[in-house]
Amino acid sequence: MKRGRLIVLDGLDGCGKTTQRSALAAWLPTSGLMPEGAGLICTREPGGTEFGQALRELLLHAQGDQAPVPTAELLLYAADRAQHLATTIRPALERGDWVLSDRFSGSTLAYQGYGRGLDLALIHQLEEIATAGLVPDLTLWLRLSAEQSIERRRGERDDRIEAEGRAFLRRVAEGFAAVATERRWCVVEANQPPEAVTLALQQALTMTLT
Ligand code: T5A
Repeated sequence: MKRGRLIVLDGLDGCGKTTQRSALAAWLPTSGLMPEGAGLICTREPGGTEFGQALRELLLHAQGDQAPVPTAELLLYAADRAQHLATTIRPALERGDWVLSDRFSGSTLAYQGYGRGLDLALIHQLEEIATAGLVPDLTLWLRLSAEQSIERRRGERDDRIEAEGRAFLRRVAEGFAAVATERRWCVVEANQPPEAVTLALQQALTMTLT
């Protein structure tokens, strides 16, 4: 059985990952890209496992004295990823299934590295530990500015990370741009109608994975 593929959707809060993950989950099995018999696992970080759900709750909703300090936050995201990798992603790839993940290690570089200002070399080391060297076959970056992200999410309740505000989000956006260039991610403009974004993603997947 041929190893499956790991495809990641990443980008700022509200860039449309959840919307596009559903659209791609409906399209991929009939796209002709996946080998016959391969399944598709749709997942996310943080919270792609039962253990990770508990970490997600702590990461996004712990308040006041219960909120993690930046280094603890970084370690929790790494712990979530290590569990996700070992119990969900790697077994699926070994079975020959394809995995579509909403966020992966690039988010840690953007949010904890560029957003929080934590040491990028340390983040790379933790990434290596959490993923055991596994890298996505394709990362699709849904590019949206900090201003567009805020505008799109207006009226919605912020989680702990989203509540960090505009300056933080600008640094994260710069981080995504830097990581996307360094890692040669595929860039898709997120500031267009959802159907146009889906089409651009389908084209990118077809060009890269055939
Ligand atoms: N985090 C995560 C870290 O700090 N470090 C890490 O290592 C990791 C893995 C995770 C939080 O944790 C942080 C980043 C995050 O702050 P999450 O649930 O992944 O939380 O958070 P979000 O990315 O904020 O999830 P959202 O659901 O808010 O955003 P999505 O999934 O990107 O966007 P979606 O599809 O839900 O759409 C948001 C809104 O925009 C509309 C939708 O209808 C919806 O109302 N929309 C569009 N509007 C106009 N045009 C389009 N093309 C649209 N597409 C969607």
